[in-house]
Amino acid sequence: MSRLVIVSNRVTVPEPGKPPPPGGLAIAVKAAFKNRPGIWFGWSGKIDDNPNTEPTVAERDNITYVVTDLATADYQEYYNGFANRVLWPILHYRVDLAEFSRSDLSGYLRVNGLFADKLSQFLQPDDTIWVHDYHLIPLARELRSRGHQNPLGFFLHIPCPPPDLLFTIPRQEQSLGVMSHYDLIGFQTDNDRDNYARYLQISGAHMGRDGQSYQHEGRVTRIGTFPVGIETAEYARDAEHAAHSDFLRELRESLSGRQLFVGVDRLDYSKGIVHRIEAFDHFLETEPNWRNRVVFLQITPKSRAEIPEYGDMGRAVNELVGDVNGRYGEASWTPIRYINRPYGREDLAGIFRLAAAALVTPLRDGMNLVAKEYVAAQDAEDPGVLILSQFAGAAAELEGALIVNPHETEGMAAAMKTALLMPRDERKSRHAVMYEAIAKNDIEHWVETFLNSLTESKKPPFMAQIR
Ligand code: GDG
Repeated sequence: MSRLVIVSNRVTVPEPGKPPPPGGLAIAVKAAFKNRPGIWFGWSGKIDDNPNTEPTVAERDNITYVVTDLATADYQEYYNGFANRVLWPILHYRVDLAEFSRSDLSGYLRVNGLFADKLSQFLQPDDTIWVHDYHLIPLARELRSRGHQNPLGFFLHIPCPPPDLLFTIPRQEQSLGVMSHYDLIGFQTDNDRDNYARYLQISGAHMGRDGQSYQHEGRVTRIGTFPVGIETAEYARDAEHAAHSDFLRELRESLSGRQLFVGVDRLDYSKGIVHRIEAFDHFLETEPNWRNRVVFLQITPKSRAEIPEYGDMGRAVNELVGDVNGRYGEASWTPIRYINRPYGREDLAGIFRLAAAALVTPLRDGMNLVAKEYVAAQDAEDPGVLILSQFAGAAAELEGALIVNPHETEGMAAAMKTALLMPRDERKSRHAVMYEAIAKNDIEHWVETFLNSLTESKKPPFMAQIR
C-alpha cells in the first residue's frame, strides 16, 4: 500500500486533554488515515516571520503531522484575504460579500508555492497525494512544476456554484483555472460537479465523451461526486453512551420537560443562523401555545474572527438573540440558549440525541456533517426530526428530513411546529431511511471510493477514453 499524503490548510496536532477545534474538514480527513499510514501536512495555526523556520514533525498514532508556520503577510493575504474573503463567499454564492485585491491573490499563489516547497522534501515517488479544499487549489501545479508525478487528487468541501458566479472571481484562470494538474477532482454533490463541468466547457476545456473528464497539456483530469460521510456507527454508539452522562442529566433536568431544538454551527454567515432565529421568533409569535414549552439551544463556536464580515454577523446574532429572549422570555424560561464555545464531541452527541429537532438550515453548505451526526445520534425507537435546508449538500442524501428553504421564515416556522407534532411512527420511518443512507455512505466509504477512483484515474484504459 502506498503512503497517503494529505494536505489541508490547517492541521492541528492532537494534544492529550485538548478537544480538536470544530470544523468538518479535519474530522473527515482524519478518518482517511484509519487504515493506512501517512503524512498530514498543513499550516500549524501559528504566525512566524522567520522564513528559515523548518516545518515541525510530530508522530501521533499512524499519522506523521508535518506543520509549517505562516508569516504575517501570508496569513493576511492568503488566509484572511483571498481564501476567506474571495473564494469562500463566492463559492457560497455571496458575491456581495467578496473583497478582492491583487496582493491577496498573489499571497494566495505564493503560499501555495511555499507549501509545495516545504512539502517536497517529505515526498516519495509512490506517495498518493490528496489535497483538500479551496485554500490549496493551485497546489498541484506547484508540485508538478517541482517534478512530482504522483497521483494527485483534490476534494472541494464547499459548494461549487454555477459558472456565472465562478467567473466573478477576478482572474479566476489563475486560481480555479489551474485544476488540470490534478488527476481527480471530487465534489460533494452532482450539482457541484456539473457546475464545474459547465465552467470547464465555457472555458474551452477539451472534455471527454462522458463529460466527467478533460484533457489539458497531455494530462487527463477526472471529475466526480463523493459526498462526505461520518463515522456513523461510532457516532451512534457515542451518543447512546453520552445519554447516560451527568452532563446530559443536568441538561435534561434544566429543560423541566420542555422540548429541545438544537443548532450547531461555526459562527459563519453561510450557516443561516440569523434566518433560523428569525424563523424561531416567527414560530413563537404565531404559535403562542408553544411559548415556554420549547427551548432552542444554539451552539456556535467563533470562527475567522479577524474577518470583518464575521464580526458583523456575530453582532447581528447577539442582537437578535437578545431581542427574542427579551420579548418572549420569562423569569423561569429563556427561549434561546446561545453559546459561543465548543462542546466535547460526546456531549454534543448526547445533546443531539436529546433534541426533538435539529435546525440545520444553512443558506449554502457543501455537505453539512451536523445533519448526519444528528441522524446518527438518534434513538431509533423514538427519534427526533431533522429540519434541513434544501441548500445543504446533505439534502441530496437525507430524504427523510423536513426540507426547508431558509429564505422563507414562515415555511421554517411551520416545519418547527410539524416537527414537534410529528407522530412517532412517521419519525421512525423518516429516521430509518436517513440512517440507512448514512450507514451505507459513511466516512470509510467516502475515503475508499475517492482513493480507488484516484488510482483508477492513473490507469491507461481510462486515459484511452478521451477523444
Ligand atoms: C466544511 C464544509 C462540509 C461544531 N461545533 C462543535 C463541533 N462541531 C463539529 C460538528 C461537525 C463539524 O464541526 C462541522 O462540520 P460541518 O460539515 O457542519 O461544517 P464546516 O465546518 O463548515 O465544514 C461542510 C465539511 O467541510 C466536510 O466536508 O460538510 O459543508 O463547509 O462535525 O459536529 N464539534 C465539537 N464541539 C462543537 O462545539 N466537538
